[in-house]
Amino acid sequence: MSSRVIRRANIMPLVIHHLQASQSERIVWLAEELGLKYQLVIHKRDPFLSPQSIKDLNPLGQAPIIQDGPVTLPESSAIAEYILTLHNPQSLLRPSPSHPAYPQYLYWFHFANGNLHPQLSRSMLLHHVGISPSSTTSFHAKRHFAQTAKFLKFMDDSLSDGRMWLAGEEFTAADIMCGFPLTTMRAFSGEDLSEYKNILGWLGRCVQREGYKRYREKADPELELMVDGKSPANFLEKLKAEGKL
Ligand SMILES: N[C@@H](CCC(=O)N[C@@H](CS)C(=O)NCC(=O)O)C(=O)O
Repeated sequence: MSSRVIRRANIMPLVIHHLQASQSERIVWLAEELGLKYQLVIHKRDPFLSPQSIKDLNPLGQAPIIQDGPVTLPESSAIAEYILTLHNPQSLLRPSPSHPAYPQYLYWFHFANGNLHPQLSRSMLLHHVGISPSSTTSFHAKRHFAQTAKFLKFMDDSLSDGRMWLAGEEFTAADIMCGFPLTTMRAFSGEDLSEYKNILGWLGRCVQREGYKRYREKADPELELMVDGKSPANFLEKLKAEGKL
């Protein structure tokens, strides 16, 4: 790393904007795993969606967002790549292109937001409007639920035979990217993971990591730990019960 970059990093640490109970948890977790020096700015939901402070930083009103000197960057995968490339002098959490695990790493890193998250976002929408696998007669909704089960079985099978992490033996940023849709996001999408023992084993290993624990302590200390499989308490319903919505 050049001395110029070191100087700039010392003067202006990376700023991570985290919306509580959201996918920006991945960026705080990543920063903790890498041992980064960064400034954490916590934004509370207002009451369900982003507060004005997030809208001021991102025209789409979505978290996460980072600021790095003159750079303001939203979008989880882009941020993760940016940090892994520019704030990762020891090249941690990302196998090199010559490593045999590299294709698996790339696959799972991009599967997170390219496939798994959009799938569960559709679940979230159906969940919010009260459409469930047992109640619906819609062809499209039924197909969606069947497809979600296929996704989860595929992930579960991929973690069978004692496979510790998605890309193989080493924990990588792909595990961080895939963690959110199967933990915190389930408070919005409602998935029950009870029958997916390998996914649950993997989630259990994720939350035992010191980096994950530090993320929780600093950024989401009150959030339910959603790794036991059953459908978590619905975030929206909780807000309603607390009279916040
Ligand atoms: N594809 C974007 C999606 C970001 C996103 O939808 N963030 C949600 C939190 S999980 C958000 O900010 N929601 C609040 C809102 O839309 O008001 C990314 O990966 O960063």
